Amino acid sequence: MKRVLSIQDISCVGKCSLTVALPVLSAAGLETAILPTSILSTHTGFPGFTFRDLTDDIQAITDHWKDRKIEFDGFYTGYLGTVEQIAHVERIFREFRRPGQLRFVDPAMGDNGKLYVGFTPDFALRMGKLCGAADIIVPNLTEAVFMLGEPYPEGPCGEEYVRSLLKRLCGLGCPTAVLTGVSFEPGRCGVAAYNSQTGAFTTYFSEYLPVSFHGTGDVFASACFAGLMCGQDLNDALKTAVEYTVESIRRTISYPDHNWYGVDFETAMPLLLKLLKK
Ligand code: PXL
Repeated sequence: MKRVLSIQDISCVGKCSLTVALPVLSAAGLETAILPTSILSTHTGFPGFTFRDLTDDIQAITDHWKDRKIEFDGFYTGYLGTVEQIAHVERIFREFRRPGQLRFVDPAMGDNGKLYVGFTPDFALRMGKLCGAADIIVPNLTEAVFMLGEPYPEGPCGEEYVRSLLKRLCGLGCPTAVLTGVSFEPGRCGVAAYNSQTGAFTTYFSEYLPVSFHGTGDVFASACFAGLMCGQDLNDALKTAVEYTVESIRRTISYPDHNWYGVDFETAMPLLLKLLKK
């Protein structure tokens, strides 16, 4: 069985980060080790959340793993709370390096043109450097432009802009960049990807659902990483992740009293497993 390591926070309530990654990756048949970087009472969309920074524990935890010769086939990082945590991730990438590994970075930092509470433009630029050490990154438009130090575009983004943005993202140093939340026509939404080594530009679109929930980026990233680790090529992994995310949202809004803070990725799991088998 492949062993992967997911590095991100635990938001105790809120259906995001590790409470999404762990069940999704385990269901995909991956042994999933976790490195919790902080513990929050809820994700930062709830007013008054508590935040326990675990940065000071990271060195000892990873030293122990090295001592026990524990190795990983892939890394998936998400929300990181501090610049020191980003530096630890870079160190972990270096110290646990092995041929054939996949370094998957979701620079989870913001949405809808704004960074989440607690993040600054300088932090976003620092996250851009971490993306340079990844094999694949999956920002949304907000995260992409903040990492590049560019203005958030007014109005809809056309294909030409998305292609050039993806090339600039690969300029950070990662061979493959995926942009999430892309739409070129009404009613359709999905992702666009660029592989700077082959020059291949690809897209995958599904039904656009006119709602917005926290944690959908984490559902997408977890499923995309799962697909790649289970041997899917990028196009198939993007399809798996988009369709699983859309189904999770569809199920959420099918309940009139659904919660506002996360999506029902749990009951959509059978679709994920079906898509992963293809
Ligand atoms: O879903 C991304 C995420 C992860 N972790 C924390 C968050 C968010 C989004 O708001 O607040 C703590």
